[in-house]
Amino acid sequence: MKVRVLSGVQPTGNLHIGNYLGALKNWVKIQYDYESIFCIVDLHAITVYQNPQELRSNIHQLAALFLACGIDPKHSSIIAQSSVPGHAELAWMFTCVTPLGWLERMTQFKAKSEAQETIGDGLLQYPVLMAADILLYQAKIVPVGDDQRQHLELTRDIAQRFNSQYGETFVLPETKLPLVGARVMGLDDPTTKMSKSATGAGHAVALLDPPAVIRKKIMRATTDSQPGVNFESKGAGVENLLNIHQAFTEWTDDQMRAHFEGMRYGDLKKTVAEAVVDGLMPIQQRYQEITADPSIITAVLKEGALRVIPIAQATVELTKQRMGLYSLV
Ligand code: AQP
Repeated sequence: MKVRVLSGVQPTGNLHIGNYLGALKNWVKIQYDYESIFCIVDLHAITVYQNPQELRSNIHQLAALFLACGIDPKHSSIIAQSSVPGHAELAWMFTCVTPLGWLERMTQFKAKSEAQETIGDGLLQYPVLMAADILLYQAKIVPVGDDQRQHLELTRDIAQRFNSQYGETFVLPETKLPLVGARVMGLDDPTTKMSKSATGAGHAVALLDPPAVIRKKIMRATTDSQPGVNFESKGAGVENLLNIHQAFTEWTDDQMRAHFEGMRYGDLKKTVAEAVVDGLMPIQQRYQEITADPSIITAVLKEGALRVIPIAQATVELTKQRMGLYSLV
């Protein structure tokens, strides 16, 4: 039996090249080596308010982008998290075994709650739900960007705590970070990670940005006061642009150095912009084809859910049994 892999993206807006390089590109590469489940984590999205119509449309758009990026629905299950009841059921059981202090220490919770007037309980519980997503399928491998590393460690802690309280039940998952592209930074501020929820117009390149917009955003990216690329003392902005280029082209470190050492920043940006435009063009073309027929997406999400629901139900039943909860089966 193949090892199971699970990962997810929130349907919270335009997918950007950070999501692509940190997560989706990696998923496409490894999907056939594993039994893969890729999840549109809409229950995570509602930890901050979402307009219901926009959320529904974002779920469909994200499923189309998964397909356009190369996820093969015949082999991999693409699911909307809320269509499988086990995610929320297991999350509650995990809430009851997770100490509050573990959750209050999460850096994403601290950062996100700073921006809120009222902090919803869901924001605190976010990583518990993520643990449920992963452990529900006994997934061994979780390919994510670097920003999720702390949440993955918490998932292992929750699994271990459950196993020690109720007996061996959950497999401990491992993080799988991409070699390059694990942390793509904002183009306007290379000290913060590129994020869907950031509002600056020049912050992120979206996967569906037209070529002219991609070029404009990259040409305006923040660099530093040096005249050109110096591999011995790269500022964060230049490092980010090189990282993006390498992740798209998959050039080796030697190729990168030979091509870019000493290059003026204007030329660096032009080269990076063309690599991004070339890398996104086939994805954008496939996206147009897929969205021409909305029934494709509905069918893929249904097929994915039907495939994984029995796995999820089996884990929920086992967990209930372990905890002494009541079961009809
Ligand atoms: N900048 C990034 N670089 C590399 N990987 C990234 N990921 C996210 N940002 C980067 C990876 O993408 C997957 C989906 O994460 P997400 O849906 O939480 O994306 P986001 O852009 O972080 O979304 P939000 O809504 O804007 O969330 P916040 O406010 O947290 O930034 C994950 O595998 C993630 O690692």
